[in-house]
Amino acid sequence: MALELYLIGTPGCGKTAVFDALTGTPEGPHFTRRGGHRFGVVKVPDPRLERLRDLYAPRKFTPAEVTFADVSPPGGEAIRFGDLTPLLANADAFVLVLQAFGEIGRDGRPVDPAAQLESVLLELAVSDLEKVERRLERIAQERQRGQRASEAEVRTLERCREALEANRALREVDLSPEDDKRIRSFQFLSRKPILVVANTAESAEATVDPGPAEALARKHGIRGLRFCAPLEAEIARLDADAQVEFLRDYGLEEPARVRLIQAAYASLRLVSFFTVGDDEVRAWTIETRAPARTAAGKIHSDIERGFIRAETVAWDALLEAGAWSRCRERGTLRIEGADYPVRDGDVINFRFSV
Ligand SMILES: Nc1nc2c(ncn2[C@@H]2O[C@H](COP(=O)(O)OP(=O)(O)O)[C@@H](O)[C@H]2O)c(=O)[nH]1
Ligand SMILES: [Mg+2]
Repeated sequence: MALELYLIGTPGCGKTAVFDALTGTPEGPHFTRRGGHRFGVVKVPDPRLERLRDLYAPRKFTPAEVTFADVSPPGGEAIRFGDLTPLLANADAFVLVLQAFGEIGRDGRPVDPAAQLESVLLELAVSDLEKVERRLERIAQERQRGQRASEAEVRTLERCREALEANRALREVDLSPEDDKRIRSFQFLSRKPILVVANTAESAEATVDPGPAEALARKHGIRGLRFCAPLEAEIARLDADAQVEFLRDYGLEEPARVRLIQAAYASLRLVSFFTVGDDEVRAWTIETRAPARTAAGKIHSDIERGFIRAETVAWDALLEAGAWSRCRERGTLRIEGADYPVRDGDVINFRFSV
């Protein structure tokens, strides 16, 4: 399953421009439309995987994928998430776009990125608070009718309500794994990780300094990055060679797509492990230091169930050795058990029997 990143923000902040920058190809932005929203699947760029492909020349090459969604609120103006909540609940994380390109707002002053950030965070929390209150009311009614309710669920929901009323996102509430499981099915919006993108102007002079917004984001444990979305959308439309040149001309290191995916992986504490062979060289996404058995389950439930051991070597050690068998000879290939915490860049061969 691809990672699902949903773009949110006030109308006109540049979500669609950011989406074009993330999903653009020389043939145009690559997306499908569902219910007025745009969804684009992007392959996760990973030079390590490309080098493994060059070593194996496999029949199939399968990078990890990320789905981006450009969610347009019906009607436009407000950013109430009410009707959108069921859709937004599908996101693994949000990319919150802030307008920092100096557009003049209704009060005659440039739109303030920090104020936008605050209002969107508040909207997410309000949506959750409504959900918590509805559920608590429901439980109270059921109790009146003599039905039993889970004490633990009530306690957890009350803690959530308390946090939300004190203006804290559920992301910032420390829940035990059991409590977390209890509320997972609600898919609370303010519990999802967020990345902030300050959509700057092409010139520094026209840009509204996103510094204060980024500082506020940091206070909430939210990472920020900056780019000029229309400029990045233009870059995304170029072929590979022209892209390198264009980036150099603008003093940019990497296209926005690469920077954003890297930041998303870091925020979500995700890493990649690889499987290799003549058939397929493939990247898999997993939470950092997840046990080898869980990694096996990403590939197939049979491999998780029948797990015997993981043979693993770091991607660069494999490249240096040039072949799996040579890693074994050199002793860089390790045999690990089901609890082995998978590291970024591990190449793994699972042994299993069902
Ligand atoms: N000058 C400038 N205009 C932008 C930038 N990003 C978006 N816009 C413009 O702002 C308007 C709204 O952008 P759009 O991406 O449609 O916002 P959305 O409502 O969040 O999807 C469009 O007219 C864009 O061309 C930017 O970085 N600089
Ligand atoms: Mg739009």
